[in-house]
Amino acid sequence: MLTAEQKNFYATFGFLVFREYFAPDEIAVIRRELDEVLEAALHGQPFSHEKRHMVLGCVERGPRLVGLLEDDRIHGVIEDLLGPDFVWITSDGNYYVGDTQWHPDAGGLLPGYHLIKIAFYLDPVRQDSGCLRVIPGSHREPFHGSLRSLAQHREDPPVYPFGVSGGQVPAFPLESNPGDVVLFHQALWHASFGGGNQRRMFTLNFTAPPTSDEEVALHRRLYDGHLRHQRTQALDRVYPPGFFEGGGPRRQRMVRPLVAWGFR
Ligand SMILES: O=C(O)CCC(=O)C(=O)O
Repeated sequence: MLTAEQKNFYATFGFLVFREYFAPDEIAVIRRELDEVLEAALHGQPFSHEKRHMVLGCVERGPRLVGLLEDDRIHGVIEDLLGPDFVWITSDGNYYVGDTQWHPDAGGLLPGYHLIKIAFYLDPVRQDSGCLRVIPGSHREPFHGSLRSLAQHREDPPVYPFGVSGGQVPAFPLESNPGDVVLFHQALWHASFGGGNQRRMFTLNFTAPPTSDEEVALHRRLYDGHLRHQRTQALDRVYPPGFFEGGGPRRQRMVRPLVAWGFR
C-alpha cells in the first residue's frame, strides 16, 4: 500500500500527508456525523467558542466514522507501518479553539514503542490558520529529548528556552483541505497556531502490538486516563456498548487485546 519511499519518509521525518484521500461526498457524510456526535455531547448547550470541545471515543459513536477503522485507505496504511497485529487505542473528535502549544503525544511516554495518530481536519487549515505544524525527525532520539524544554511554553507565565515563541519555532506546516489525511508518529513534536474558534478535527490512534510488560502497562495507563476523563462526563466506560462485538474481522483483530485486558 505504501511505497518504499513513503515508508522511508515516515521513518525519517515522522509524518505523512495523503492528499485528496477522501472524496467530497464522503467528507460531507463524515463531517455531518462528527457534528452530530460533538453536538450531542454538548447536551443542548451552545458551543462556547472559547475552549476546546473534545469527545473521546467520538469515531466509535458514528456508523460512518467507525467504518474508517476498516477502510482500506486507513487500515492498509496502519498495517504497513505497524504490522497486522496492530492495536486500537481510541479516537477523539474536536472543535479546537486557537493555538495548541508544542507537545508530543503518548508516543513520547515510552521511547521505542510505536504509536500512530491519524488526523482528519474538516476545515481548510493553513500555516497561520491552525494547520498542524511538526518538527520533522523529532520522533527520534536524541532530537526528541533535546526538545523537551518546549513544554515550558505551557507554563504560567510561559518560558521560552530557545528565545522564540511557539509560532517561531522552526517547523513544517502540514497545510490541509477536507479530504486530506495527516498521519504522524506520536512521539513527533507538534503544535498549531492561528486557528479559528471552531476547527473540526478528529483523530484515530493505533499502536504496534505490545511485546513487553512495559508496553502493556502503557496501554493500561492510557486507558485509565481515558476512563478518568469519561467519568468527568458522567460516563463509566471508554468504548460505547457494542463496539467490541461489532464490525468485521479487521475491527475484531485490533480490539482483541483491549477485550483481553478487560477494558470497557
Ligand atoms: O490541531 C491541533 O491544534 C492540535 C492537534 C494535536 O495536538 C493532537 O491531535 O495531538
